[in-house]
Amino acid sequence: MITVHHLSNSHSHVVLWLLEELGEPYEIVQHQRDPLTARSPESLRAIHPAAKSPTIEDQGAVMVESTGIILYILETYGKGRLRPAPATAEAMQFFQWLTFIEGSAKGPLLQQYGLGRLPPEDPVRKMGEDTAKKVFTLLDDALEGEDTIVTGQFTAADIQLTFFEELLEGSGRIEAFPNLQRHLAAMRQREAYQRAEAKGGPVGLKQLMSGVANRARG
Ligand SMILES: N[C@@H](CCC(=O)N[C@@H](CS)C(=O)NCC(=O)O)C(=O)O
Repeated sequence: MITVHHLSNSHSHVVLWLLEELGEPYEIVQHQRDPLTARSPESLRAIHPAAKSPTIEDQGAVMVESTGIILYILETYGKGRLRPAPATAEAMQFFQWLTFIEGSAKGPLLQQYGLGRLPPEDPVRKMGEDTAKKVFTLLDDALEGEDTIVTGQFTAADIQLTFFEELLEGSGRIEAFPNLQRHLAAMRQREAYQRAEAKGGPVGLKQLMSGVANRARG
């Protein structure tokens, strides 16, 4: 059975949620973030030197990186569910958005924290803000008039996108992107999302991120 090393208030909620959607049994090993720094504990580093969440164990091996883990789970346990049929235009959309989120969208979001310390007219800050706006707008536009990021079907890309939206909300920026906000609200209504929270604890990024930002300000 697959083991999910679940870090409190973190990206591994996505793996629990995906397994809940698939009805696949799994075991959870809970790890707690450091209450002051929010970093992962030594118990997670003992499983994999990346010390990152999500981390899974299966087939006697350990794996990190959420996008790879999602693809591995779909390939191993999905039986064709939560992804479009292969070699279709929808499959192209699926792979594009699934990899876009960690590959192109999350970096610009996290960068905003450092850039906010530069004066508003600083060209590096301006470039970072422009990039973030462009990338978030691409995602928001893709959801215009749609309930899911791949046209007409709920897929694992919606699950990965939701965690990005939780981060965007936690950073106080989601109001500028109404389609992402609407998508996040709808995904939170899914029973499998709620079962994952019941087993792994609340995602709770809003509270976590405001706590970290307050401590950084001293
Ligand atoms: N690109 C990685 C990012 C993983 C990541 O940064 N996870 C955060 C939790 S949301 C983490 O482990 N933070 C604790 C730490 O870095 O100490 C992925 O997609 O899996």
